[in-house]
Amino acid sequence: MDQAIGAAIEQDNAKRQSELAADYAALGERLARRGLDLAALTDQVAAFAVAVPSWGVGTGGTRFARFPGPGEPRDVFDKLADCAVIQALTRATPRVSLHIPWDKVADLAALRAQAADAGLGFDAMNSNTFQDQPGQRRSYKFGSLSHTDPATRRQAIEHNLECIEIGRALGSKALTVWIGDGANFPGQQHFTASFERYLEAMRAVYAGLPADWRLFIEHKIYEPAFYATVIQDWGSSYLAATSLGPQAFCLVDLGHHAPTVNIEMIVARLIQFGRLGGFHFNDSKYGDDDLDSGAINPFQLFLVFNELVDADARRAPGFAPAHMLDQSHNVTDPIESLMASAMELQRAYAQALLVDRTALAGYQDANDALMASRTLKQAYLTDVEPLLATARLRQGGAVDPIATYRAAGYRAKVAAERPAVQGGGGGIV
Ligand SMILES: [Mn+2]
Repeated sequence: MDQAIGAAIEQDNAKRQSELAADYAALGERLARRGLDLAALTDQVAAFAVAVPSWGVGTGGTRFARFPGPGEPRDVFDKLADCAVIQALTRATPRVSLHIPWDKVADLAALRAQAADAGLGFDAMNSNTFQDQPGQRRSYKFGSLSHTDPATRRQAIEHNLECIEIGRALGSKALTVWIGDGANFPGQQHFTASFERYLEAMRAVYAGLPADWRLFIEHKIYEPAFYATVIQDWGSSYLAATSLGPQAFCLVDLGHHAPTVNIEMIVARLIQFGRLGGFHFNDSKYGDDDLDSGAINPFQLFLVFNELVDADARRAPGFAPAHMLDQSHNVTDPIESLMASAMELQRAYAQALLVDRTALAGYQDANDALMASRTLKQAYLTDVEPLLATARLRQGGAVDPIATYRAAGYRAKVAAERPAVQGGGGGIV
């Protein structure tokens, strides 16, 4: 661990520990009156983990501009160092999700060694066929896995197979595929033919999956294709997953839906039919805003976790969703945003654990809409901060990760060590 971070954790925690102990005891009494065991809940929250996206530690951007911050990571090794800081402080982010080719390096053993040193592992690999790379033979301007040209499709397939190979060397167990393929104009693309080409290409990717890997299919309603996207919704994603085979699952990115869509219900449907692969957590007001998780609509995040806790409690078959963040940080220090987001997920999870499911089922059966709603609200409105902070403290993390991070001066340190570079591979996804 970064020495200054370690020292800051010790110092800052010492200041906060007695107040936290009092708050924790008070919460314990409150929850005990509701028949809840705070110690057991703390263990459950401590075991919660979410993967950090490697591209998230660099400053993101919009279609208009990118305003880099000081000490931006220059390569994947710098990204891992930043991810290690997030994990050291929050103890909620033990894995990193890589993006190829942004994170491609010759020395995979060195990457694996640095990660192991920091206590980090690798989560799902992310392929990239939504932009062209220098020297690439065929362009993805008009699509990749669903392109009309078989050679371009083959190139996109090969890239995904390469991502699997890199992932195998790093200990990853999943591949996430999102394509920007689609159309900007009515008539531009034959809906059926393009989906058929996609399925055929994905069958070749699927065939290259190791037996213990999962394939995550990520849908997105629009952008960069603004009229029709080949995998535009969970329906298309589900159709693709079921036609590919049992190792294929749907990935829900919270920002990839229209503003009024009931995402928690999509989550429930995918759980019911055994195809929920995982999440890209973020938040949005208008579209694929990639804002910090819980920043805009924390109640929605709670409702999503309510479905997850419910599925876990009734041991839904095949239920093992991967948790990943997928955000773009334009105006904040990315490390602070990622820490805050990981903590917001823990908060939603903890609140969902508080739901009195027996009472809720009774109200649902009795059609008591008001009390069913109040049951969820009672859990949602409980201040679980002492629980979250204690879970961190017990694992060696910071009681207040953001205050501790600022006190440690990490950003100023890396700003001095890392000269600004162009395109360190971050950003806009
Ligand atoms: Mn995503």
